Amino acid sequence: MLRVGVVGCGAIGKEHIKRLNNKLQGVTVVVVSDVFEEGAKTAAALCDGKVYTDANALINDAEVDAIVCTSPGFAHVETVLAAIKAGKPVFCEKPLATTADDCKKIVDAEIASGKHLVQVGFMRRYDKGYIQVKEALDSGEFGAPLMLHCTHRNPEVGTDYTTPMAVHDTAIHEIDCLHWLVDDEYESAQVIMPGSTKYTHSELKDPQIMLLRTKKGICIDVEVFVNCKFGYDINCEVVCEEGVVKMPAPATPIIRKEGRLSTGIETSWINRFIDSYDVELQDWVNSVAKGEVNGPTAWDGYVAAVTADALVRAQQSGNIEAIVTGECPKFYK
Ligand code: ISE
Repeated sequence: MLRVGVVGCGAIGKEHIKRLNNKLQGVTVVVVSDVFEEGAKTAAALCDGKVYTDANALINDAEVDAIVCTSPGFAHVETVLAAIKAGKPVFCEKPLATTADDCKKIVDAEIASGKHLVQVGFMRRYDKGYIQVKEALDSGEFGAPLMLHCTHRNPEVGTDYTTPMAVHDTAIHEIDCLHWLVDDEYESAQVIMPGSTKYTHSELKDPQIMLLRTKKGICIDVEVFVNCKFGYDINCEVVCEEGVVKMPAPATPIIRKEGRLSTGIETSWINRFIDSYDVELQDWVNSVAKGEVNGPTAWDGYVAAVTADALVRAQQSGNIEAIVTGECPKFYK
């Protein structure tokens, strides 16, 4: 039984505690920590775990075999570095860290430790729909991918959500999973701003069209529209030399009523990707038990941060911005 300590007891922390303890196999949450003691106590009640307010105490507790980091993004770097220092596997929710420099520090520390310890919570790589598209592309049946047309629509966001968050908080999922999907690396980024919806405010341009170009010349467009009002709508269509592969939307009943033919659309991102979170964390538990890490690596976290920085520069400049990550270290190949 893998004994896990969870650092950070906010909404996603509590979700993962329940998932790890009640749904998944071969794992139990034994300790939780949060700088807010009350939050930690509420979360501890979900798993009958011990409570710390100091993440380092949790990481170095002899009863903890592995760590799940679900604190706010700015606090990730400290926890992940401390886990590497303690030689313990760590699953870190996205983003790995809030700056590319901090992600690079994690990459360097992990390489220096000589052990694969870090997995980043980019759960879309575990989503059934994306996996089906990847299998189709990898089969070679459709020739090379040439263009990707994607949408990332949220029904609405809070009033504290600003223009750069459309990259760091939202498009970060496409940033990670699209280059994985087509097995390529990004070269440049550009952002086009249409006129904004009346449902936004002065600090948020919404919608935005984010353009990415890969080294093999694949052109990707992602419409990010976070106040679209109608639902949580994730689409991905890959145009190849010999066909078009489109990700299926999760099925819901088709209704005939009052002269209309309709089908439902998901409104919550937690529900849209709920199965992917389960599969992702079970895979992490199973691989850690074998002394391995299979999922998105610290290098993937670093690549996502560098790409996000280029998109934010492009939001501000209106220009095409280069994405320069350098060679992937042998350790991650
Ligand atoms: C949120 O943090 C997510 O991860 C969702 O997938 C994304 O759609 C949303 O915009 C983010 O705020």
